[in-house]
Amino acid sequence: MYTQMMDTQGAEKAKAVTTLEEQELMRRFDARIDDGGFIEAKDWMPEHYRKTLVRQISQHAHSEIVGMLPEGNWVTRAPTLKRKAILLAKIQDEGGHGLYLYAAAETLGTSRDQMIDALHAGRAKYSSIFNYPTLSWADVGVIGWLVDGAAIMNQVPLCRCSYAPYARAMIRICREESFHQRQGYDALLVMMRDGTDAQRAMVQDAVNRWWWPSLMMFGPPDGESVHSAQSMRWGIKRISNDDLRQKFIDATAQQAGVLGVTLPDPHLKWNEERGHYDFGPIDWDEFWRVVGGDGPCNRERLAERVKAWEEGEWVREAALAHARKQSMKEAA
Ligand code: FAQ
Repeated sequence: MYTQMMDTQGAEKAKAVTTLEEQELMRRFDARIDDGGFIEAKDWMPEHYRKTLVRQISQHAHSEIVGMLPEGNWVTRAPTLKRKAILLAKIQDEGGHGLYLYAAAETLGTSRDQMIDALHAGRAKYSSIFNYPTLSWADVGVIGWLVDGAAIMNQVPLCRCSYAPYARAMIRICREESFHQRQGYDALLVMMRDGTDAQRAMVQDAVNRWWWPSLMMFGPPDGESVHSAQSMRWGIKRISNDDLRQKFIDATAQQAGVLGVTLPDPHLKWNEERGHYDFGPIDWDEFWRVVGGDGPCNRERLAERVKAWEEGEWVREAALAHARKQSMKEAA
């Protein structure tokens, strides 16, 4: 439209009109957010809102896909056929979550190939939690209990996210995550109640290693969370990182009691006045180190994903060739 303007005065006028139009669009967008309404893919949205969503949703999608690796490590060594079937189904669910989320991000104009390319090139993040190793079978149970538990705590408010395609994906994801959390807790209960001393020790060891990284899943403290204020203003995030972390600690401390494990925090104590558990300091240096690529398994995880992508090339090519053949058949 601008390129068809013959004189700069006209162009300036057009720009001013566009700016006024934009101001009106912005006003309507803000009003809809303030009313607690939803934004659909085809609705007008400010560029920063779009970018924030692509950043968060793609990071979330990558987390689901990379998150398949630590548990995948135990598929061949699950203790019974039942546990193996449950674990396979859970990992498959995580893959499905990744796909819903890539699809939600695609509605914002970024292709899945672009997002995957950013992950493989190290430009995109995924959750810090998946850079820790799964050393024993108890780790699989603890991932279900703590990691899926933290994921649900964080993700239930996202079902009311202002961007409707993301909110819709989250509703389905949360239903499945709640089954994941329960299967993990159930596997641990069996080990704690019917297991040997060695199995109980294995559960305690896994809890000791996963507790603090699980708390880090909620992101940096509110004061250091660069995106929180804007994301809360836009209704993308509904509850702050610290508030979600506190809710998770309060719920989990009680579950730990039922399970019969000790959470590895000497400062963990019910505070009657606050109506919450107090807890000890989190090692934020470790968090930023892992987020920055230097965790125990960062290199291994990324290398696995790149290898899977390269080795899967023939599958993608075959699927495309099949689709082409089908459409030629239909056309004929
Ligand atoms: N790890 O300003 P904020 C799962 C980054 S799915 C890595 O507070 P924001 C299912 C953050 O991106 C788990 N990076 O950021 C499952 C930003 O960097 P950037 C994933 C982190 O976005 C279970 C910078 O730090 N869930 O577990 C982390 O407002 C079992 C500043 O932070 C989601 O992604 C972290 N932990 O809040 C699968 C939920 N925390 O982007 C398999 C959706 C922060 O500027 C097995 N995401 N950063 O380069 C969210 O709710 C938010 O993105 C937060 C971070 C809360 C994670």
